[in-house]
Amino acid sequence: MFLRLFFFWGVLGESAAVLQRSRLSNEIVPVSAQQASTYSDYEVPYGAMNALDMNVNSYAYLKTTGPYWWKATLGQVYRVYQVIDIWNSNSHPEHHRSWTCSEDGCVCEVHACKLLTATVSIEGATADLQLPESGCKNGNTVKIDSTFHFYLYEIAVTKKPESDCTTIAESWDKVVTVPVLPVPHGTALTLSCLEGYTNLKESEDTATCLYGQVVPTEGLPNCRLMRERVSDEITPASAEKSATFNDDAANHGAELAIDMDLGTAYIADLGPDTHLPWLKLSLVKLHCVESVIIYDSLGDPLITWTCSEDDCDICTDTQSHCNSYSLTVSTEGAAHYHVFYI
Ligand SMILES: [Ca+2]
Repeated sequence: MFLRLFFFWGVLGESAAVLQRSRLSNEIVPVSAQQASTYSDYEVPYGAMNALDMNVNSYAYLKTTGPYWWKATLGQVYRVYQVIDIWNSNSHPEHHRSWTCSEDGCVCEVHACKLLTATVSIEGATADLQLPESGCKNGNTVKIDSTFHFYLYEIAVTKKPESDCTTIAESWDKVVTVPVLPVPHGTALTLSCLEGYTNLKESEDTATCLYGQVVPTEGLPNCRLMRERVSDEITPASAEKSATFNDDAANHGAELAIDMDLGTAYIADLGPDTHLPWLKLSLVKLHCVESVIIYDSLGDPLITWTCSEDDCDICTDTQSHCNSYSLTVSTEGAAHYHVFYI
């Protein structure tokens, strides 16, 4: 079946006039083509570029002896979406078979594809952008292979549409871009923090809009909601605790209660015994403590204790927390140290 068809097409090709096809949407224009061999070494009627000349009457045609491959060089790395083999069907261009590409390769489902495989790869050194992977195959070369000798009227290679970037990922809810979105494909962006948030990173992060996706060059800003210091606030030197939830000091440790970051918190663990959990802050030197405040994650006071000479027993709260917590301010160790407990 295959050989009979091949003979038919071969005869047709030699007497062909120009039958122009149309460029497809998002079609890549390859810069060159090569093939394993050329039938009878006749470059003009059978050369590799005949599969790229937009003429559906001309074709690239291999020798009957192997190996059997044809290759297009795209000129730069593209996000290749489809490879389409266009035939001359009764003097009309027909999409005979196509391969749809993903990160794993290019797959064709119809029976006719079983004779040929299409491979997209990156050949040689390239300084092109690192393109995001999502539903396409990145490459600068498209190769058609077979275990039989074959001919190709036209090969069209399409890329993922170079769409604008309109949004950033939901998980980047504290990040903003400069310039603001939407921006066209290829736009360089800087990433900063939403107003009111502080970027704890010293260096600025950058990104590029690629195929509708904002792709960070390296990382993201560390955007944190930081508490403002109140007037005459004492900065504790250290924090101790009874037990930390899951023994995870990095994510729940006592120091997180005094790091000014409202997004982090000390989380106590009751542990195997049921003693009351506690947090203790050392103030380094003796202070006349006026008030102690626990904040919620938005920076609003949750509990405020006001101190007198006798005690810190005047508690005000917004959600009935005074009954659940107790506070002690005391002097521990050498007399010039003043410590209070929460
Ligand atoms: Ca052609």
